[in-house]
Amino acid sequence: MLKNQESIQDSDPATTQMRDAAKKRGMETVWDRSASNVVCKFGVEGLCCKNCNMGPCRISAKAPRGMCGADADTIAARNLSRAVAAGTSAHSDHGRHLVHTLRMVAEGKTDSYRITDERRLLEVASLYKIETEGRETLDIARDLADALDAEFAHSQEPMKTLSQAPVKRQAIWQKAGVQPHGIDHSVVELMHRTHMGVDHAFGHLELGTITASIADGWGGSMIATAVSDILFGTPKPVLSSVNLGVIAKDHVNLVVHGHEPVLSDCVAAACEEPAAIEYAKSKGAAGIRLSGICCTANEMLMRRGIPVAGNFLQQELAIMTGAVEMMLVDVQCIMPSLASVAACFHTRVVATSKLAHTAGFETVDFNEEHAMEQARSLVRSAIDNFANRKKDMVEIPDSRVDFVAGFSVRAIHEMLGGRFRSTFRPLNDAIIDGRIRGIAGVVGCNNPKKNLDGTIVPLVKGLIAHDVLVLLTGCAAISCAKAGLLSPETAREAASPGLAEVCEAIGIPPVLHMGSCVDNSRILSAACAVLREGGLGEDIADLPAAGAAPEWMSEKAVAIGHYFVASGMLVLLGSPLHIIGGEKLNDMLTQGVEEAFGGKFAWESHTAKQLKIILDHIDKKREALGINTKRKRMLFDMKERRALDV
Ligand code: XCC
Ligand code: SF4
Repeated sequence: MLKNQESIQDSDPATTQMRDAAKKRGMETVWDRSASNVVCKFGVEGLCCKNCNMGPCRISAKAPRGMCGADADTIAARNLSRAVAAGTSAHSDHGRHLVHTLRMVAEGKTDSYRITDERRLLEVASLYKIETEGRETLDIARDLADALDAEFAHSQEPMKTLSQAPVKRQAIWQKAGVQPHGIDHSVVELMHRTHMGVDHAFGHLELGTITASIADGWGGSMIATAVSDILFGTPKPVLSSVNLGVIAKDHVNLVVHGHEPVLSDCVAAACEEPAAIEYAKSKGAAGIRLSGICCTANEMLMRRGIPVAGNFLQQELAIMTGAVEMMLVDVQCIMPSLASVAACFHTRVVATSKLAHTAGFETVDFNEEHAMEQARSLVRSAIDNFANRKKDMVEIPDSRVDFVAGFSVRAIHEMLGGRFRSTFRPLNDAIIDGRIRGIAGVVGCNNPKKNLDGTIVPLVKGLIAHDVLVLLTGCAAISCAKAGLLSPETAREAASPGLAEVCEAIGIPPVLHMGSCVDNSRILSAACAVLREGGLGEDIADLPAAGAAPEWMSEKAVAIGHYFVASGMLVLLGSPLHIIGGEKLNDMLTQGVEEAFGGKFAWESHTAKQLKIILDHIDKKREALGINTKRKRMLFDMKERRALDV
């Protein structure tokens, strides 16, 4: 029997407080279920196959093959492929829905949305060689919607969006035969290959998996990010606050949760309307407070500065504050348990996507045409629900941390360049001379098997204490915000003096929140921008950079890990993918794949060791670029200078 949890402490006191409150009230949380979960060894190792009815088959020393003869590596690889297919589908379907909204706007079928960022529209249109000179914005938008929709279907050519990758990277993909020819196509093909009796060579199948993951990162996710920017604006630095304490006792509280910002954006607008605020006051509330959970929160935060109530594991706890009138959920990372939690309170949980219904949730049949009216009516019924609040059950932790988010690639560009010129030069120079040792992307979920935020935050602290600039997305970004690492002053204190100094000089904080999970595409774009600026090699694999998802949980995280590896990065996961029973596959992902792609996976759960793996990797890349001596000299000079200071 395997234990599911390492321990049950949290690094976030607000979470501990609400878990205690839940216990006192006899309410169950994700941690309780995790503690009583008996984990199946075959599942952990990826050795259970139920792809046909001769099985299910479980691989062990006694039974090294399934009924059909499939071995451990084949079975583990097939299971992994299916996880990546699901993760790619989630991000990409999200992207598709945004393209649909873009089309509705272009065709004048909705006035709930508009083209907010025309510059971004033109940038993306030029990628698809769409004529823009002297044309109406909406005509360009319609052509762009056509071009983006075409990326989903099958084409004779590789997907156009791949052209954003460095030339050298595109050549690597071409040589390995992993250029996707369409997002949907790459997923369908992968599902075909994992059907009983098709692709049994684990290494060959892994190439299909990599292909689908590229369709995710450089396709579906990048499209989701780009179209969100066009419709809702490209993020700029914005001040907000985080943790359960943002839920306001005297206000009507709405919480948005999930990933797709389309309806939530209208809800945010509806909450700000004077008529709605007046109505809330007429019901005895001080106003309306909108906050978010997970990546819908990140989307609302990045563009509107909407406060964040918490990350993935805090969704049940938000309702347990007893002060949430309505939680609006769209897609992904929503626990069905919210229904039973909400049943103990007055909270209405409303599912807003026609894709995602859950027993015990109400549903609204969302449509873009009437989005704003729907949003207004939802806000109004949330206000009506304020009167039903059970006042004696309200407990809101006194935890609220201010922080800065909104670091799109454009925002970083402009901050680095000052008022007159946008450029990555100061960042590249700081990396070359070694004051910034390298860059790490820390991303991904939370997992009840780990202390909440308990491995993300120490890793990020360790990285900035060792001169590494950190880029964040998803729930990991929320973890760091709660820990104060996104408040520029606190971050500067936690950073090494060298990193703090250079960040101040070039004008960016040492830890940057870049957005939601689909916005991992922004990390890819940032890497491309650094390369274009020059001096740090020609390909992502040349960069002194790495990625980590210390508390990963979802299939999307598996797909993200894959496309970062396929793009040439080291990706460190806090616990292994469910493949370790396939020893050859495990060796391939943690070693062999590096030769072809320049990137690879590493599994490690201890912070100090994680840190060492990432720093060693960064130093190895610096060495290969011939910029390590510079750093050594710089460190020596700094020591001298400090010695003189004293
Ligand atoms: Fe979900 Fe995006 Fe994971 Fe958080 S981090 S638990 S996927 S919300 Ni992407
Ligand atoms: Fe068993 Fe092979 Fe069927 Fe999988 S596909 S369940 S290994 S017989």
